[in-house]
Amino acid sequence: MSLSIARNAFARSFKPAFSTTAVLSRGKATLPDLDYDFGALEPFISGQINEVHYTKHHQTYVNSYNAAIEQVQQAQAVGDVKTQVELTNVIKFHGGGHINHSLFWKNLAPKSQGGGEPPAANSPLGKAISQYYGNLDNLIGNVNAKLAGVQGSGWAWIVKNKDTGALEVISKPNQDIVDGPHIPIVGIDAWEHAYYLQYKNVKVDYFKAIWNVVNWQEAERRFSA
Ligand code: MN3
Repeated sequence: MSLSIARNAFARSFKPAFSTTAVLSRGKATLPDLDYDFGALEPFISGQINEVHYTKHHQTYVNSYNAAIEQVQQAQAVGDVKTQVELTNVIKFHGGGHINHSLFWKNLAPKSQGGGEPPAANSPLGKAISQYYGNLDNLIGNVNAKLAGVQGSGWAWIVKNKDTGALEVISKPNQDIVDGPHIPIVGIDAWEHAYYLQYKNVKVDYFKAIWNVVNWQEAERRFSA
């Protein structure tokens, strides 16, 4: 799979969730292509987890989002406002799940493709890490503390505050997306489905391990975009 094809598929899959005009069109959300095999993140994330996570969980967000959009269009056609309002929660949840997971796959990479390699100290992201967190280990510690604090299901994110330029660490419940002044840089999925098949109840081991396959090149691109 070439990078450009992967990028195009990624861009296509993003449009419906971000753009009002796309929502009103017949365009469907689709699973983005992965840049690596399911087993390529082992031993840190098992191939079985990635396969189930991508083909079952992410696919369900895509399917349910598409179904809800169709229902909205039908409700719109007959002037059924109540149904349209009810569907907004479904769209927020499943559309959010699609957006978050599309970011998640891209912000991971196998060791052989640079996974876990820290950003260069003199890069824009490297400098921001140094400025706001002192060093990468301290930033990761902050994210892991946020992850440990997620009650039920949710995510922790390293974000850039576009108003201040600051690097921040935030958590989001359920499938709420990173929004407002925040631009997602790295997102870690703290839902049980992201680790349970491998780590069972010891989620802190998953939070420690996943940094071995975080794609800091992608983070750098998002930070500098
Ligand atoms: Mn997930």
